[in-house]
Order: sequence, then structure tokens, then C-alpha cells
Amino acid sequence: MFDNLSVKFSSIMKSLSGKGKITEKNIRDAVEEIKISLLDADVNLRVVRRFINSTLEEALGEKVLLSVDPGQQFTKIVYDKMVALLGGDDQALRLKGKDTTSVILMMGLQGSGKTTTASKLALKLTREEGRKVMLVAADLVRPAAVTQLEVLGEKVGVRVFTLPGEKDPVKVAREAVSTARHELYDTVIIDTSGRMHLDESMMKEISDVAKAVNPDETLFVADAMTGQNAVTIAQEFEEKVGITGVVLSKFDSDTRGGAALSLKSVVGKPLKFIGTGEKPEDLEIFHPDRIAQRILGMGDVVSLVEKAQQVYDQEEAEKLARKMQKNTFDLQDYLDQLESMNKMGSIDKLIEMIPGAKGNISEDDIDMKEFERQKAIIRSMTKFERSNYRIIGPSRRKRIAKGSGTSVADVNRLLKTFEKQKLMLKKLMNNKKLQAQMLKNFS
Ligand SMILES: Nc1nc2c(ncn2[C@@H]2O[C@H](COP(=O)(O)OP(=O)(O)OP(=O)(O)O)[C@@H](O)[C@H]2O)c(=O)[nH]1
Ligand SMILES: [Mg+2]
Repeated sequence: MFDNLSVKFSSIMKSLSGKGKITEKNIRDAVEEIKISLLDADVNLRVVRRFINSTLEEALGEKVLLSVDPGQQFTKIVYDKMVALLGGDDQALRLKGKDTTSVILMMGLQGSGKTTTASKLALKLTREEGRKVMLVAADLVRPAAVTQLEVLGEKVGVRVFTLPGEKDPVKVAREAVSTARHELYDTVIIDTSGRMHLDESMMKEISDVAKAVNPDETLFVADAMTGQNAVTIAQEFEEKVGITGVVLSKFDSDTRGGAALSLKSVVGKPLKFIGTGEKPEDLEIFHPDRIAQRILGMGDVVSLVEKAQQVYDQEEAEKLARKMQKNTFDLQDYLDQLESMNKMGSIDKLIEMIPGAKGNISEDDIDMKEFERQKAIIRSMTKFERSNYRIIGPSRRKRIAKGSGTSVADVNRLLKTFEKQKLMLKKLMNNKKLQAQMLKNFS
């Protein structure tokens, strides 16, 4: 699954990577290509539109961060959007504690994978969470359905509840839950018969079962191979019965993946598991982030970008913090800071990292607009001047102004700003409590 999509995404991202600067046109072109790829992958049109619009909006508005390749930055935006599209965080089953009995109801179209998934889930909950699980054969339509579940139950070592001769699935389900309560099973998984969504009486039957046992989880099993259709069907089940989560079966199949990408967004219910094969072990928790990485064919790019940002901030901030503590922060440090700043100042960031410091240093002390001029001024100073700002008298100021193409007033203002900032930092550093907090941030 997603193979095609992944190849296309990789090539789109590659075309942007390594560029020092990304233009609006680059972004628009890339987004257009993403749109085509998603439509090719059979993703719901409305979902594609929403995805594209929000990606474009953010990518065009994004302040491309320093030290990060803008292509990577764009990839990160697309990745974040993709994770959100897939549901954001992992969604665990919402089951009650083991001291009581939780009910999971499986439903879905014929052949979607309900019975298989029920037994896979039984194995997972038993093995990984130590739950005591009972499987319930409430598919009384297909002749071999009960036997199928019994065979699978035996394979995974889980008891299968049956009521031979009974034709009403509501009764079987009810009886099973009451038996489970008596015999202290903490989880009941009810397998139901496959139904066509257009069949009203079948929809009523599953809805009756649901009402009778009041499930904690009603899992809709969608066959990944049904593509777009899975979305429409899920909506129908959601309306008629109510869904708490989706299991996407046959994820291992060679499909385009549109269903997986559309389900959460259209139905509004989280994907909880994916079926990755026919064996009982082949059930995985659905991780939106990992799937997104796979779709984007990006391996570790995301964490790399995040790390790069982190390391940068951490190292710079640490260095600066040490200087601040020793009160040796000089004009050269100030220049380093200016040079390593993009729109987001390191000093600003540092201030934000220190709880309580924000009000002590105002943003006016670090006027963003003056950065370029300030950099030029400091670059016109000698090394000695940079580390001993007090010696910069009138004649030096005149020389520096001339060298940097600014005025003496500009130089005066810079020195004033710097002095003020240094004083603020000193004041800040004398505050033991803040200092302790700051050191804690770096440890
Ligand atoms: N490759 C693969 N096959 C699967 C997966 N899940 C189910 N299957 C296969 O799909 C077929 C149908 O699975 P069932 O579990 O019987 O489906 P069902 O929804 O219970 O079907 P009915 O009870 O007839 O409605 C079986 O051959 C399963 O082995 C999966 O994740 N991957
Ligand atoms: Mg079945």
C-alpha cells in the first residue's frame, strides 16, 4: 500500500530539497503535484482540497527557519498535515478496567475481515495486555461462520462463545456478555455477520445488537481494497449504528491507499488498527506519524529537522547562558546572536525558555528592524572594541559609522541598546531563582 504515492511524494520533496530558497511558485508547483498524486491514490476529493489548501496556506506563510533547508521545512509542513489527516495521535481502545467487562463489537461489510480481526484483536489483548478475552460467534447468517471463529479462537487460545441452534444474534450477544460477567472475562469481542449497507433489515439487526450490549468500542472493519467506497460505507454505519473506531484490514494489499487517507477526515472517527496479513499476529496499532513518514517516503527527515532545530537552539542558548552567567557577554556575542537569528531571535527564544524572564526583558530592547544595521556596525569594529565596548569614544564612533555606512547616531543607539541589554541580563543573572530555573532547562 502507498507504494505509488510514496514514490511520487519522494520525488516532489526531492525537487525542493537542497534549494537555498524556495519561491512561491516552487511551493505552488509542488502542492499541485501533491494534489494530483493524492487524487491518483483515490483520496476523497474534498479531503484533497482541504489538505492542499491548508498546506499551501502554511507553506506560503512559513518563515523558513535558519539552518534548516527550506525544502526540508516544506516537507515538515506536508508531513505535519499528513499526520493530522491521518488522525494525529495514536488512538488506543477505550476499554474499562479489568475488574469489569468491556464489550467490543465488530461490524462491516461481507468479507471485510471482521472475523479475522476479532481473533487478531483477541490475541493482542490477551498477549500484550493480559486481558481475559471471550470471542462471541454472533454471525448466524453464513453457515460456516461459527466454525470459522471456533477454529481461529482455538488458534489464538481464546474461548469462543456459541449458542448452538439460536438464530437471533441479539440473544447470543446478550447471553455472551452475561456469561462473561459471571465468569469474570474482562473483554468480550462480538463477531457479527457481514452485511451490505443497503440492506435495511441487516443494518437494523446490527443496531439491535449494539443497543442490547452497549459496546465500549464499536469497530468498523474496512477493507483497504474497497477504496473510496469504504468511506461511504463507513459513513452509513456511523449514521445507523455509530462507530468508535476503524480497523483498516488488508493493509498489506497492493492498493492505492485512498481509503486510509480519507476515512478519518470524512467519517471523523479514528483509525485504530491495521490488518497487515492473514495470520493472527498481523494486527498493528495505527500510528499516524509512521504511516505519514511511509507515505512521504521520508525516512528520518522529520526527526532530523527537529533535531537540527533542537541542537541549534540548545547549543547557542547554552553558550549564551554561560556568558551571561559570567557576565562576559560582549559585542562579538551580540553579533553572533544577530547573525544566527532569522526572524526568531535567539535571545527572544532564550528569554522564553526562562520562566518569569519575559517581563524583565522587553522585546523593544531587541529591535528586530535594526538587525542589519547593527550587524554592519559591529562588523566595522575591531576585535578589541567588540570585547571592550566602553573604550568606544567619539572618534571611534565616527570611524565605525563611516565604515558601516551608518551615522554616529546609529552607532550611539546600538551601544545604548547593547548596554541596556547587558544590564538587563546582569539583573536577570543576579536573580538566583531564575538562574536555577535556567540551568535546569539545560540539564
Ligand atoms: N492479506 C490480508 N488478508 C486479510 C486481512 N484481514 C482479513 N483477511 C482475509 O480476508 C478474508 C475475509 O476475512 P474474514 O475475517 O472472514 O472477513 P469477514 O468480514 O468476517 O467476512 P464475513 O463474515 O463473510 O462477512 C479472509 O481470507 C482473511 O484471511 C489482512 O489484514 N490482510
Ligand atoms: Mg466473518
